[in-house]
Amino acid sequence: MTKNKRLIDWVNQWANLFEPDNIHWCDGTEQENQRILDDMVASGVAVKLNEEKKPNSYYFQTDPSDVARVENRTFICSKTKEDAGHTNNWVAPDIMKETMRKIYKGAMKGRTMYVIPFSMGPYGSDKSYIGVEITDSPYVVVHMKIMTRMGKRALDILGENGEFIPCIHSIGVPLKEGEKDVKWPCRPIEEKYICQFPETKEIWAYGSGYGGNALLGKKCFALRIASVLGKEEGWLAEHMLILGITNLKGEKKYIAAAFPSACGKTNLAMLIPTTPGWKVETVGDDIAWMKFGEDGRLWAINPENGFFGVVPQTSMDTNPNAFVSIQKNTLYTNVGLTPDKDVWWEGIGWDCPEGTLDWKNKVYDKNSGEPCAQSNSRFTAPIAQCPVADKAFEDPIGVPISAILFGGRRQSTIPLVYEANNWNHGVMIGSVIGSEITSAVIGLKEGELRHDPFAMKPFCGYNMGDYFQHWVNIGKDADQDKLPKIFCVNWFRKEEGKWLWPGYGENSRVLAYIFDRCNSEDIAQDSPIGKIPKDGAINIEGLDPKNVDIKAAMKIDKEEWGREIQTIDSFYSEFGERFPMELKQELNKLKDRFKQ
Ligand code: OXD
Ligand code: MN
Repeated sequence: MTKNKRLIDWVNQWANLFEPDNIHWCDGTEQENQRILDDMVASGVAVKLNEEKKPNSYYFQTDPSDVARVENRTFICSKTKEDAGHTNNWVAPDIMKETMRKIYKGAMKGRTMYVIPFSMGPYGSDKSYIGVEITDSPYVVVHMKIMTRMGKRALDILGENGEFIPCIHSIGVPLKEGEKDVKWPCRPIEEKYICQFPETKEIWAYGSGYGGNALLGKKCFALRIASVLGKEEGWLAEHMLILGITNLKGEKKYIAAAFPSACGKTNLAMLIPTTPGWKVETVGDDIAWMKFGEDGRLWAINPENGFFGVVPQTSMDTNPNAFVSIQKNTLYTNVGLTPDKDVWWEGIGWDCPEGTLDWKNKVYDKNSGEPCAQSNSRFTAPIAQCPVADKAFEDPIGVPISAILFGGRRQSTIPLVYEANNWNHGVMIGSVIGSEITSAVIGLKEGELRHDPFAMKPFCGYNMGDYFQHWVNIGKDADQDKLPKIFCVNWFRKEEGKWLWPGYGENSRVLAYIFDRCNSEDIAQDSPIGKIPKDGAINIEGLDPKNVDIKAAMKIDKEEWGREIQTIDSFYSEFGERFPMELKQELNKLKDRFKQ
């Protein structure tokens, strides 16, 4: 398969430690994928869904302990604790490696070790990187086949001397001779490890087979390790969707946007505009890699090839484009399974058929008070299947970004939209986004604000203060006129328990305003918090007045902002020394603007 000596030696070295029964080099062909899926169906790990209802689609159930990313078991193993920063868990690399070598020893006995070469980003793009994942999970192989560009072509790009990001994964459950496997082998939570080594750009994971813990190209590589590469090489690896938006005149722009989880990122990426004649197309729904082009603009690619989306509440009403995307060639995990081998989940748009199995494989009892689909149940589907997939998603050059949006779920204070006065002000806005806690979360009170800077808190591979400085530096060296404009949006503001903005497709009205601002239209005015739309600049024609109160949605309340500034002050003080003075200056300017 390859003449890359470093890769061959590396695979052999890991095979010696893991002691698998077989080694399989993945070529990425359909035949290979089908063989692995057929084997999983035969062994009861996967269910083939009804071919008429969900062609070429499969269903999986995990162990109840393995349903989400495990942030408390995720480690940034930099040489010093300070380099990981206070927002990350840290263990020194030599200590972590010693621990992990012990648990890796013989961990693949009785199993096949798969070697998965993959490209994050279109093949041959100067923005793409090659990774190789070693895993003992066939579930991981078929998911990596959708989520990345995987197989022989990645090896061809590596050639004899190419460099790759090494990604090691084992579920950590060796089999004795003749021992029967369980449906979802994994380790208990406290024995799971998701480790990033930023200096050596390695990923070592153990004990979980699910999502970002195991599909190492996604959060571990494309965000944690790539954020380190970006800092070293002068580019940005971000937890952002990328969308293309075309106005009535056929002019197109691209927007990147970061939101903490549960703020409707996938919905925005696939939005169906209500503004007549406008079009939104999807480049990506989760990750953006942005590098400066020769023209001085920031160009973005989506390093992924698939969607790994939260299923519950996805319907023809909430997100028709996502719903259509997942009707075929889709892998489902932890949703309900109907008696005719279709899938069901809360919010799908119809009642649960009698006899449906819930995600724990029990006949679902509607009166149990428990959901049928696990709240973090997922679909995995190729981006190319999205009815509004942007053709440029395959373009190795990427797309030029005109605007960056930051947002969170905020019931008060933050208006529907405002614009940063300059790059550093935008960096400050990104650094303090967050969501209010909507239901009890251990250790936090309902309504309390949880900061998630740049939506990167769980995904930044180094000290978050240094990350802010990197964003500041990106702006320093750039041609200011060519940098994307930065906006803050908030679809979730309420008054007396009532939403002030209808959201969903109507958000296109805000995108249209942002689009026009990117053409420098004179539709904004200064305010203490930044530039806000002039009266009438956001088109609300045709909206039911019962569902919108644009004045209240745009209100800047001095008292609320007084509290907001205090919160920012105390959040910034957590960072100590490693914090850019430019952001302190921006905060002081904000305070001063309120004094005027
Ligand atoms: C995701 C996440 O799964 O951000 O994309 O948690
Ligand atoms: Mn994400």
